[in-house]
Amino acid sequence: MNIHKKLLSIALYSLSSSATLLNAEDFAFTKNDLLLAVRATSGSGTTTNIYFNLGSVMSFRDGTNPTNLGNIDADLKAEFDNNWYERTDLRFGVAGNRTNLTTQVDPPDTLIGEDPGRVWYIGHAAASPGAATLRALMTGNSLGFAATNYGGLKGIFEQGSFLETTLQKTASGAAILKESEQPTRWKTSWSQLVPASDDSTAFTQFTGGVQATFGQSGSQVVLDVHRMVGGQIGTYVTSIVIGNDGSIRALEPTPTATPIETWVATFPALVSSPNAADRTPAGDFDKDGIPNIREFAFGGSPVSASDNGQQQLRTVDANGDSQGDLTLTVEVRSGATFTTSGNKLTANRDGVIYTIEGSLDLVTFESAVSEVTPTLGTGTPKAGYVFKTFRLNASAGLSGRGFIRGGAAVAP
Ligand SMILES: [Ca+2]
Ligand SMILES: [Ca+2]
Ligand SMILES: [Ca+2]
Repeated sequence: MNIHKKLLSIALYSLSSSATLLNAEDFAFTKNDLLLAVRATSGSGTTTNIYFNLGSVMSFRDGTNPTNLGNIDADLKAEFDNNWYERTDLRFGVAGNRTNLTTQVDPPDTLIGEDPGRVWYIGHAAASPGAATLRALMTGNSLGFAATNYGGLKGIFEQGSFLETTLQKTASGAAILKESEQPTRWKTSWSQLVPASDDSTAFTQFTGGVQATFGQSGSQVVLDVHRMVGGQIGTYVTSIVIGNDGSIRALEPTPTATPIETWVATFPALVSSPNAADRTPAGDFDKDGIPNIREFAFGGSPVSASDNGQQQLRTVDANGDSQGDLTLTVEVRSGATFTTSGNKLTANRDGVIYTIEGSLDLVTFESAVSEVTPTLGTGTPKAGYVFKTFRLNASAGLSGRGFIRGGAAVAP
């Protein structure tokens, strides 16, 4: 009895041990994964592909993907020589599609957020993340034909479909496919389904190229990934970037600084402030009660309580009817153009919504105002600003009180 027990436990141990070994070495790729492929169009390695599983297309679509996806430097060196990064005949591409079938035939598993059938994720070479032109509209049928073609490529990652052995993982997690070792799988490899040149269609349907090319200046090569839904222009999803160190990363475009951010960066005291709020539109570093958005809008200094931009109040005849008018001259961002909005004047410039409004009682600001041209400003506005003069229409003859004020808000 004891002997039987011992034999049984040995049998179980060897079974689980061999299963672990297989799982550790098989290259796994599922229908929802995004595929990276590297291929040479000439020179050494033309009958070799490196494949790498970038992860679920849904994670890229939803922005939950990691930034650092892996490093295939050792694979690239082994298959495409130590100078792989300098090779202008070395290209990589990205593709992802769950099924060639329509939603009616193969509905998505909405519980895990699967895309409808025939939705595609496909690469497009870019100078920098997000710089590639979005793909033009393709029909659902075209995407379906491409998906059928791509199905052959997905098939080479399946186990048991070929007499040839299942593709194994390298130390980096990549898979290497060689025509000499796996001639059947090679027939539907990336190199067979995606032409070397961007002049030909990839997966029989995609024009304009789906691959980026190494051998460029700079330390990384960028491939934008566009999501294609039948009948719609492509949308940007992410950028897959391979660095000269073999690293694979998912990057997004660098957001361009807004005019107020650019302006904030010109004040060292704001830049070095340990209080991040000092750099925001609502910040008031110089504690003069004027928030940064207003300092920016009206030519003030965010680091000087005595400089809040020029505001010149003048009572002169500003509309040629020989009656005096209440006028306000302020500095505004160059290019600000004011238009009537009800009784007010508004302008939208450099991320600022300006509002000029008048009042007779300082309670309601609904008394009409007009712009006076040419401006009545005296002196010189700050660089990047111009004077603008406004008149309280009801102030003609200056009987009674009147007020004009300017407002600035962050444009949505
Ligand atoms: Ca201030
Ligand atoms: Ca100030
Ligand atoms: Ca007048």
